[in-house]
Amino acid sequence: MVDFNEIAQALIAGKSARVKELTEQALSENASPRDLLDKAFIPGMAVIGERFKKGECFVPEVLIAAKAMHAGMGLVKPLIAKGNEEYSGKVVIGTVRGDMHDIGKNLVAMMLEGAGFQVIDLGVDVPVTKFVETIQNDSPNVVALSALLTTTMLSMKDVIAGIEQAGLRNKVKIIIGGAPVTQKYAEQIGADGYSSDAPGAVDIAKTLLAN
Ligand code: B12
Repeated sequence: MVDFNEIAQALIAGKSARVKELTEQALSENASPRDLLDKAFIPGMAVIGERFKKGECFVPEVLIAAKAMHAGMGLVKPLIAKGNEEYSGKVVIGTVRGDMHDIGKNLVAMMLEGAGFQVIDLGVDVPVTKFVETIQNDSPNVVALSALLTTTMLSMKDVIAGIEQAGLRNKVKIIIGGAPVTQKYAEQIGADGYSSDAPGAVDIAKTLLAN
C-alpha cells in the first residue's frame, strides 16, 4: 500500500514524476481521491507554505512543489469532478484590469488548490464584467483579487461595486492581496479579507467559509 506521507515528502521535494507514480499506484489500490488530497497533497503544500512564510524557502521551491502537486492533482481532479468527492470550496481568482503581474496570484491559486479548494483562474487583466459573469455561472464561495500596481489596486473597488450592482455581494466572500494592498485598504473598500502572502490567503479563505 502507498504511504500518503511518502507522496507528501515527494511533493515537498518537488519530485513530479515520483508524485505521479505514487498517486497512480494509490489510485490503483483504491485510495480515495479525497484522502489523496487530505493526507498527501494538502499536508505537503502546507509544509511548503509554512517554510515560505518563515523565509526557509523561496518562490522557485514553491513553484517546483506546486508543479509536483499538479502532477498528482491531474490524476485526482477528474475523479473529484465526477461526483461524490467534495472540494473544500470554490474560489475564482484573477489579477484585476490593467495589471499583468501574475506570479503572486499563481502562488495563491496553487496554495488554495493544495488546500483542497477548486480554483477557477481567470488570469491577468480581468475586467469587472468577467468576475461578475463567473460568479453568475460558476457560483464560487470566494472571489480572490490580486493587484501589484498602486494604480490598478484602485480597480479592486470597482470589482466589488460591480458585484454589488449585480446583486451578488451576499453570495461571495471577497479577499484581496498583492504587494501594495493593505488590511486598511481592504476595510476601506469593503473586502472581507486580506493577506500579505499565499499561505495567509488559504487561512482567510478557510476562516471566512467557516463563519
Ligand atoms: C516581476 C515583476 C514584473 C513582471 C511581471 C511578470 C509576471 N508574469 O507577473 C513584468 C516585467 C511584466 C512587470 C511589468 C511591470 N511592472 Co512590475 N514588478 C515585478 C516585481 C519585480 C516582482 C513582482 C512579483 O512577482 N513578486 C513576487 C510575488 C510572489 O509576490 P507578490 O506578487 O507580492 O505576491 C504575494 C503577495 O502579495 C500575496 N498576494 C498576491 N496576490 C494576492 C491575492 C490575494 C487574494 C491574496 C490574499 C494575497 C495575494 O501573496 C503572494 C505570495 O506570497 C515587482 C517588484 C516587487 N518587489 O514587488 C515589480 C513592480 C510591482 N512592478 C512595477 C511596475 C511599475 C511595472 C510596470 C508598470 C513597469 C513598466 N514601466 O512597464 C509594468 C506594468 C505591467 C502591467 N500593466 O501590469 C512596480 C509597481 C510600482 C507601483 N507602486 O505601482 C514594482 C513594485 C517595481 C518597482 N519597485 O517599481 N513587472
